[in-house]
Amino acid sequence: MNTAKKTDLSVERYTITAALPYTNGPVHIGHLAGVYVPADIYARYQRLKGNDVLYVCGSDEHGVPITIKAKKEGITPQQVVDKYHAIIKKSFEDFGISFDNYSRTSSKIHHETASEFFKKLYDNGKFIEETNQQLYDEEANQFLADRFVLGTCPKCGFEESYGDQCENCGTSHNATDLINPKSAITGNTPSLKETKHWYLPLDQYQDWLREWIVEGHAKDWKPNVLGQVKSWLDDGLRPRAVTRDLDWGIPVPVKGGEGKVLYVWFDAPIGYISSTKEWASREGKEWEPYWKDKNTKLLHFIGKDNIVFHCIIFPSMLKAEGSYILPENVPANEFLNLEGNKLSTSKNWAVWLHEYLEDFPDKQDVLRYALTANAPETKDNDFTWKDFQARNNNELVAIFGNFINRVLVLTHKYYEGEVPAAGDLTEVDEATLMMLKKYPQIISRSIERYRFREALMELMNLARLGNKYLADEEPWKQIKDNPERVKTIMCIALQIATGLSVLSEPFLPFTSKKLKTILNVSSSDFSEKNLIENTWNDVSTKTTLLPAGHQIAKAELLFAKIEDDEIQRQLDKLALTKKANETEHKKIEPQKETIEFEDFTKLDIRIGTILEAVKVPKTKKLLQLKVDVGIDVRTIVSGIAESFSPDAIIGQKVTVLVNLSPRKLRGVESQGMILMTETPEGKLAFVEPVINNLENGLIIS
Ligand code: B3M
Ligand code: ZN
Repeated sequence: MNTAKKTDLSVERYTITAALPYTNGPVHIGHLAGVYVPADIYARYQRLKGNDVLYVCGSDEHGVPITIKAKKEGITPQQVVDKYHAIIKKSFEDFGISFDNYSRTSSKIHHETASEFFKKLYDNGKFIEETNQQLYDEEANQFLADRFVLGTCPKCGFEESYGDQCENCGTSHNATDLINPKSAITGNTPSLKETKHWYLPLDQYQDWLREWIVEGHAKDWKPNVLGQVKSWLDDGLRPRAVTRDLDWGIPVPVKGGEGKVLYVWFDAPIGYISSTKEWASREGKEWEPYWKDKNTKLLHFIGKDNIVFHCIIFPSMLKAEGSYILPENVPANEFLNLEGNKLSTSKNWAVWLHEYLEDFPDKQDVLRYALTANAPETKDNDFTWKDFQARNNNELVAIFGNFINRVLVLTHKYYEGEVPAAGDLTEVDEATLMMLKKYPQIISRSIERYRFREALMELMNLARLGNKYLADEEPWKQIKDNPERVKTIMCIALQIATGLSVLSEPFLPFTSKKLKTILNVSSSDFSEKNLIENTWNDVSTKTTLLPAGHQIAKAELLFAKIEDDEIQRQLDKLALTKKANETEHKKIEPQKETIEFEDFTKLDIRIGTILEAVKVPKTKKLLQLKVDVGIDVRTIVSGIAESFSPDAIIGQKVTVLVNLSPRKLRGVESQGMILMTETPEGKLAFVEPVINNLENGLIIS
């Protein structure tokens, strides 16, 4: 509920969406840092400002990742989504993510909304219908699209790009663009088979998109988002298929669409709209103003891999439909890594939210704090457990918690918990109160520019201000001789504490609530009559946030120190995961096809000695060697520079294939090949000749 008293005219309406998580696994800290925590801070902040906020999300239950997970676990896609939808929904609630509605794309309302949307575009001739060749897996009897196919990215050369998007460079493409495509189901090389699909002609929206985003939002959108958008537009947009030959998804609702479903990225963003409808019908409200009133500000919070879908494809869909507003901003974040490695659902390299909540049931705000203080806003960032511990112990406990605790304890000690009245104010008092009044604007400015780390730092600066004020004024030294002065000091300190209870709400909602309870003031979750109520703007405008004579409740600690052993347990858990991954991913290369003895006798293998070795300039891997092979001294270029330094291998006995036809490598002719092999640990090793002197023969080991 909104506590701010705004006149109807000044109330702004915000529709805030957070990317719908795929229900192929639980939510982890990367999702939280990139999307849900910043969106939640923003939504809570706008509510506190008295604005009309709708914050929606829901589970993304279609798409190939779900089908793949179901196949892997031997259960149905429905069972997969039911399982993870429940886990995700509950963990968001327990974590204090304040969605107004959390829906799911398998719901009836969503199927209807997405079908109608498609139908309208179809009826208005907004699609191109085309029959062409698509990748097909004969063995699995299935067309391969999106994550069902892996191959080399045509743009960056990454070898495990998905059919619709490359996770390495972020490019989005069609499955048929992949080089060396392989089925993710059977590993087979797919064939081509004809099929009909509907395409959204993105090329027709190109100029409009450029004008709207690149020219219209050059100043207010984040550089990382603008950069990606520009690069797609510069590459030139192409028609994009919005239907798929799959059996899991929303059936294509038009003639000829039998056996086909909507592309998951067509239906998922419509999920924001259906979640709004679900909320509206539950709350007895209208949904349309949140999507169609041009004064509404629509904001999409997403991770960087979703930029193309929210800045190009979905806006083009909305434009084609014609009656919807467009996003005001798409503040996408970069990625968070965990202890130096990329977060990965499939490799279990993650801190899962539901597990965190089990291990730290009352420390939601500590994680919110650590993730915001270290948010990947302009570049990828790393989450480490040590940083988490330090943020808690050195910042939350030592700065915020310490200030509040001193204020509460002294108020009880000197005045039995009753707020004292201030007397005459000194210059320092005035300046301190003036600073307190500035903080709402300072923090607002950062939040409104989506700079949440900066905003959080400013909040902590307010707590620092409080600490400095107490340390400088030393009420504990003055209480004996100057009790009147101490009343003023404590009254001012209590105003700062109350200010903190309001301004911390978007970032640390649990702490804010606890502090408000102790201060005995109203919080948006428990609005009791006769309680003091302060809004965001009140912190700037009211003369007193906590009046003299007001009784506060018993003091309690806001934060507790996190000990080393708790952190070690988390590190041990990750170490176990790492080990398990290593065992699982240690691939033993299968034996190659057999060859005939005649083939073998063609090889002329001799013993050689390396006489000289230098790096081939501008290469990472190549060494240029001079090798004495008995019949001559020749040049051989070998790709071993990453494993051996040139100095270390002078004099090394090696086994050489001498009759390999010469080949130029980086301008140097290589006249043979040094035989190498790999140890079980994956290290490169020389095939070293062992010379049996006794029999005067040669044994190659
Ligand atoms: N489920 C993709 C993702 O988690 C997707 C977001 C949909 S937002 C409409 O990366
Ligand atoms: Zn790529």
